[in-house]
Amino acid sequence: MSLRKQLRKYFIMGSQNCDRDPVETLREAISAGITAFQYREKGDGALTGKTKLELGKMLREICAAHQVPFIVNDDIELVEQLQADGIHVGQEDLSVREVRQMFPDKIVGLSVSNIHELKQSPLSFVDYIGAGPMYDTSTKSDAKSAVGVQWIQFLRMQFPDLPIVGIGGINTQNASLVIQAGADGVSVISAITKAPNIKYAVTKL
Ligand code: 3NM
Repeated sequence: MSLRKQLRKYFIMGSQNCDRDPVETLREAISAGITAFQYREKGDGALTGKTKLELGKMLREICAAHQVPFIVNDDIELVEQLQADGIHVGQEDLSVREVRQMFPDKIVGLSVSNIHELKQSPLSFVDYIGAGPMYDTSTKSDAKSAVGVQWIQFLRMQFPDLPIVGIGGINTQNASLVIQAGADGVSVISAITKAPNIKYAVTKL
């Protein structure tokens, strides 16, 4: 499957996002049809060190068993330990130039929130970009202000062939607007972790 297709329903999660067992949540999301997964232990209550690694191993195995790409958020060491398929970094994290040098064959994703960030982003080292926040979100405490689907439209015009996912505040109601604006996919946390019915939520995204 092409990367653009693999990014269509991109679930991001860490234990801090889950009221329920993260392993069960991932299993349900996969059987409901997510196409990629990012392990992101970040923010209040996130695991670190050994416990982060242990949960990562379980989630990694589940993804491998179902051929779902497993991407690690901003943790070089964990990418190696878990033999992840890729890594996602933000603008303040390790530079994508260095990440690409370290991992020539892995998927490299970069968050790009505005024109200023776009200008300082060497996109030649990147396989996809995460554009957002599309809408207001309470999941990420330091999220920037919402940029809306216009940001996707702009990026799509500039880069017709670049894989792009929208992120931030995307739910079953607004996901189609993000896709219509030109995104290849939607990346979501709470639309799945807080869903009363994961099967329904993933189908609607
Ligand atoms: N990154 P939810 S917004 C992890 O704008 C993350 O780069 C964002 O959570 C960005 O789907 C965000 O629950 C949180 O809104 C997404």
